[in-house]
Amino acid sequence: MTEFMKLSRRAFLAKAGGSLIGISLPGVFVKLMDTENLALAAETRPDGRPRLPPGQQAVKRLFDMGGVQGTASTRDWKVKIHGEVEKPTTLTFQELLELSQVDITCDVHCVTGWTLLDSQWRGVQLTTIMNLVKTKESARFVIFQATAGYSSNIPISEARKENVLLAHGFSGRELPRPHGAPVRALVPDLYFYKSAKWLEGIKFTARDEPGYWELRGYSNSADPWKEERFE
Ligand SMILES: Nc1nc2c(c(=O)[nH]1)N[C@H]1C(S)=C(S)[C@@H](COP(=O)(O)O)O[C@H]1N2
Ligand SMILES: [Mo]
Repeated sequence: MTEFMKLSRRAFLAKAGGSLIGISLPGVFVKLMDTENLALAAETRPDGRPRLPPGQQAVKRLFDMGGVQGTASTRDWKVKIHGEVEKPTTLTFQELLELSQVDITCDVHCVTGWTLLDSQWRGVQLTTIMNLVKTKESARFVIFQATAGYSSNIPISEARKENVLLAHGFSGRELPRPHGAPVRALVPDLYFYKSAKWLEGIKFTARDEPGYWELRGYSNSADPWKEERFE
């Protein structure tokens, strides 16, 4: 996947603005688009922004973007919640299921140029977890910690959004392993590298800690509507 991301980076850098079609997977994006997606892509979000961020192409399914998979099953998975919290906690999969569950439909935007509109996710809102562990005033950032040293970071303001989840369901089923099972982070309104798969820890910090891709040239803020792809 590293090579894939490097390749796409070169493709992006080679192209100063304008529309990006089929970057890094030539032809694939175009083939996967259909008229329904085009109609959705033309819509405006409730927040007034266009559904399709600039430079993105709508695709029909979620791509497997790779990464070092976790080996935990739903029986032995745990997530450690720590840092700037009153009550550091470790949750099992069963304990996660006992918290209030939400189903959301949202769009996800990969920095390599594809967007999946109307994807369906089930899980627990990060705010539910924040209330459970009682985040301190000093908690300003959330660091998602995944297997094999992958991590991503978001500001606490993003973490408070109702569409930010610890997701364990996708498209009405269990989240598939390549997409982060048993549990992944879902941060729909930032580029998808913020949505750490195979989640193992959630750390609340006073200072920012740039994650895996953020340390390798990708934007720390990662706003798709501002095309914050690279630092
Ligand atoms: N643990 C982990 N999470 C990860 C990654 C990774 O390599 N490892 N890749 C990120 C990137 S770059 C993207 S685009 C999305 C891809 O998710 P998907 O494979 O479910 O489409 O996961 C993100 N989360
Ligand atoms: Mo990505």
